[in-house]
Amino acid sequence: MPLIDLRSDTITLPTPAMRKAMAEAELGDDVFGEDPTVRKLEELAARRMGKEAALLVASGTMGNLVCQMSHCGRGDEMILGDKSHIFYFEQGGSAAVGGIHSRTVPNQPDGTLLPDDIVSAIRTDDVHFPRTRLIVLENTHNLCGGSPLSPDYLRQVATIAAERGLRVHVDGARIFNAATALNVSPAELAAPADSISFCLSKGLAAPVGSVVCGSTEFIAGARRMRKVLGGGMRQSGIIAAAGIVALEQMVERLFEDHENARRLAKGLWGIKGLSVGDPGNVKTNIVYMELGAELPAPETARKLEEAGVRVLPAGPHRLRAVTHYGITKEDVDMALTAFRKIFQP
Ligand code: TLP
Repeated sequence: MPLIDLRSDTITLPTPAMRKAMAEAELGDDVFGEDPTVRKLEELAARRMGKEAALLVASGTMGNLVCQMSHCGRGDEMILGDKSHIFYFEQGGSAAVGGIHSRTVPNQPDGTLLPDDIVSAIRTDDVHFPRTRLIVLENTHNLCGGSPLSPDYLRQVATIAAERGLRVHVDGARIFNAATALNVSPAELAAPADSISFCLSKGLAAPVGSVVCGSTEFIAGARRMRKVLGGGMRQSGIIAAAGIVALEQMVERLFEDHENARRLAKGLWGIKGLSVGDPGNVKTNIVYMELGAELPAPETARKLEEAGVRVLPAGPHRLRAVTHYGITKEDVDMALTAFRKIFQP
């Protein structure tokens, strides 16, 4: 029986249309600005996000770092959530590579930062302090259950930033999931941000790549940052070709992943020995499960794999399952059978 792989939406393989587009892509040297397919992707991405310009980068991590380094100089400070991907999962690249100081404030369970917490974290002009330059939000919020941040909330944070001369970056790795869940355009979610990065290689199923979007001036600076990080790619139209298919063909189907995630959460809800909270809180494609203190996550994940389903240990007693292209309703039901086998033998 094939394994049902729910570890991440990053494991999605390119579609046949992507492989064809990659094989046939018109190419040039993108460091010289001469790859027509990269230009086409960047124009398309900028349009979708309602921004002036865009830049193809190798990964979500690179996109976030390029943006942080474009907004902040060495020794500057950014305010971000204590459960943000940038703070948790990007090797501290902000500090290690960018020289940027992180000021964390607590992420609420819905992925937001309280406006009061943001305001209190902003530094005054004092010789002892670093200078606050940037506020970072994450949409959808990975560690907070894939929760989408609403346009109203984003505008509220953007107003706080604008009043104090700060910039806003949105780690929108899964921004199309957020837009789908909230039934708004990605441009509405991107509008309050000075920069947004999103991933082609997660739910949209492209093999490689993320895109950073912002003003023409911002993207010119980001292009320099990408180069210094070693991310100037040559015939990257090969990657961009799949990205164009991702944007044109893979966004509309994301609601299926959300339906499947809710189906999974509802099924898990009835299983003793793990807790998924209220399945109604599953708004996009990510489901977290809390295990009892006696059940270590890695060992439980191993047993589940033997029963036919792969999930990701996401803490000592926490597992994560992500639905994606390639996971059907039937796969979800088979996964639930595997869970019952392990938890209710
Ligand atoms: N997240 C991965 C893992 O790193 C946890 C995943 O499987 O979810 N921002 C957010 C919100 C992300 O979830 C990720 C990837 C990134 C940035 C980084 O993207 P990549 O992996 O392309 O560098």
